[in-house]
Formats: sequence, C-alpha cells, structure tokens
Amino acid sequence: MAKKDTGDTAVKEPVEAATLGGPYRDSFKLTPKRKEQLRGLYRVMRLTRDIDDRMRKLFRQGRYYGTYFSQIGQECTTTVPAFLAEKDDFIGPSHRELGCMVGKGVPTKYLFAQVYTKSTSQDRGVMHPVFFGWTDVRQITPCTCLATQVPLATGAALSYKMRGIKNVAFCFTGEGATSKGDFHESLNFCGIHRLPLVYTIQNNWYAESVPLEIQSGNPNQEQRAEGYGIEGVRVSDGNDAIWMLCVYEEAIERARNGGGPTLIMADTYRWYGHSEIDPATYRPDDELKRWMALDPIPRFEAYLLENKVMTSDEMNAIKAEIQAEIEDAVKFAEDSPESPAEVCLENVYAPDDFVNPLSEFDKVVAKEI
Ligand SMILES: Cc1ncc(C[n+]2csc(CCOP(=O)(O)OP(=O)(O)O)c2C)c(N)n1
Repeated sequence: MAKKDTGDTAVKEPVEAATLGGPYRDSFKLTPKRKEQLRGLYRVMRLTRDIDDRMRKLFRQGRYYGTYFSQIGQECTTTVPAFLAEKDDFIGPSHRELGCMVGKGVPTKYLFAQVYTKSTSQDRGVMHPVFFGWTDVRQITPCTCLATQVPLATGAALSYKMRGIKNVAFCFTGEGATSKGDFHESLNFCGIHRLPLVYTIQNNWYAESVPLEIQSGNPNQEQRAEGYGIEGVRVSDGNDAIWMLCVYEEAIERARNGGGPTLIMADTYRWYGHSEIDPATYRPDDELKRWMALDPIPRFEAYLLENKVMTSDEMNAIKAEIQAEIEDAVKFAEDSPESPAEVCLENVYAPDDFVNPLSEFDKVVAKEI
C-alpha cells in the first residue's frame, strides 16, 4: 500500500535525480526486468515531450488552426499510467492527455494528423485539434464539457465488473474539473460497487487562471476519496517517474484483482498557458522557475544514467530516432488530404440496424453488479 503523502501540498526544493522514488526509494530494485521497463518508459516520456514541443511550435507558425493545450512539464501524470495499461484497458482522457496516446502506443503520424484535423486522423478532422482519442487502444475522444469522461470511465469499469473481465478503466482530469457533479456522482458510484477504476487528478494548480485554493474548499483533493469509501493517494512530486510508477502499479493491481478503485492526486505543473493563446501572466515567475527545476525528463535521464540503466549513447540514439519519427509524422499530416465538410454530418443519427446497448444492459443487470 502506498503511503499517503498529504502533508505538504507543493514540493519546495528540487529533488536530486538519483533519489527519485519518493517513499518507494529504498524498496525499488533495479532488476533486469525493471531496467527494461524503465528504458521503455523513457522512450515514451521523451517522445511525448518532443511531440508536444513540435506541436506547440507548429501552431505558433500558423501551420494548423484552433489552439493547442501543451502538457509540457506534466508528462509523468499521463505517460506512466498509459504505459502500464493493457491495450484493452479503457482511457477516459481530458484535454491535456497527449501522453496517454503516446503511452498506449498510438503511431506518431496519427497524432500529427489529429492536430492538423486531416482526413487521416481517427475522427477525420471533425473534433478539436487536441482532443486526442483512438478507439484501437480504447481511448475515447474528450469532450469540451469538462468531466464528462468521468461517468463514461465509470461505465466502462462497471461493464468490466459485470462481465467478469479483468480490465481496468483509467480516468483523467485536472484539479479544476473535479468541481463538476459528474466527478462526485461517478466516484460515489464507483465506491459503492468497488469498480476497477484508476482515477487521476493532474494537479497543475490552475484551472485556466483560477488557482486551486479558491476553487476548492479542501485543496487536498485526494482526501475526498475517504468520503466515497475508496483509496486516496497524494503524490506530492508527480514529476518523479519512479514514484508515479510504483503508485500506479499498486492501483492497477488493486483494480484488476477486485480491490476496487483508487483516486490519485499527483502534483505537477504546466509550463505554458492553459492553451497557446493564454500568456499565463497570473502565475508568479518564481513559482514557474521552481517547477521548471523539477522537469521530469532530465531528472529521469539523470537517474537512468547514474544507475547505469542506460548510457548516454543509447539515449542519444533514441532522441535521434524520435526526431526522425516526428519529421515523418509532420510530413504525413501536411501531405494528408482535408476531409470534406460533409464528414461533420456523419455519425449524427443512429443507423437503422443500431442495437441499443441499454437493451443489452437490461439483460445482464438483473444478474449482478
Ligand atoms: C463544464 C465546463 N466548464 C468550463 C469549461 C471551460 N474550461 C475549459 S478547460 C477549463 C479549466 C480546466 O482546468 P483543469 O481541470 O484543472 O485542467 P487543466 O486545464 O489545468 O489541465 C475550463 C474552466 C468547460 N470546458 N466545461
């Protein structure tokens, strides 16, 4: 069981890379299997950062329209759980979840096709550029209306339990979206039925410009879990990849083996504005500097090097490979055709042969939930 860390809400000083692991520091053993896992996670984290960086720049160059929600600085909160998830586990994302797509292995070229809203993207250009979804890996497309993914993830978890399938539903929001009724109703339901759900609050301290302390009476939002009768965990350094890995492994194991849901609140920080059109002048400079010093990527790199999990040559080879992958993906997106306008009219009405899933639900609901 992870130790709850509810004392100090923010990390005050940068943590030495070699000491990554939080409360798991002493028990985390670098076995050959672990090392292999960390190398895989490193690639996913690095790829997420580099894709995001490139997408921001492309938007600023006017190469696609809309806006862009960068998650630079908070890579661990999405890449770690998605990397640990099985392909068939459900992901209910919000609007800042690029790392889930990368962690679940969606090919980079489709991610760029998505921001360019081209016909080669999964939704064929219908949705917002940054509403990443991919049914092949069971990640639904986010909705503009915050927190609507929470009841959907709860529904997926209910379905797993009813059908006796050992899958887990993952759900993500920022700390701001937890004020919605959807959040409370879903977690209450989840608590009653002990559903296999791992819920992440990515606490980056601001909902657009509104700081956590004036949008929530109890800023320690993981404590809400107690009210729903579920496990609540605070990771006060959500930029520590090893700490996050250990917390998620426990939460996933609990969910997959009938132990019920976990609510994880991970403290992190977004380096840029809410979206690329927000200069984020509401944040103190020293706060940003303090969190930039806790950048999850170089800290993880230093850990891997110091503990001889990877060499710098291996890391450089991965970085070069990633750059080439991104270049190919940008070309793929820019060369892809636009979707015809009529595509927006598809999937609006159910086809004649549509089977209402609720009628299927009625057949099994009487048995057991
Ligand atoms: C129901 C609803 N209210 C308000 C908005 C406008 N809105 C979009 S994102 C956002 C802030 C979300 O903050 P948070 O949940 O903390 O996520 P973050 O952007 O920090 O990742 C708001 C208020 C919305 N999309 N939906």
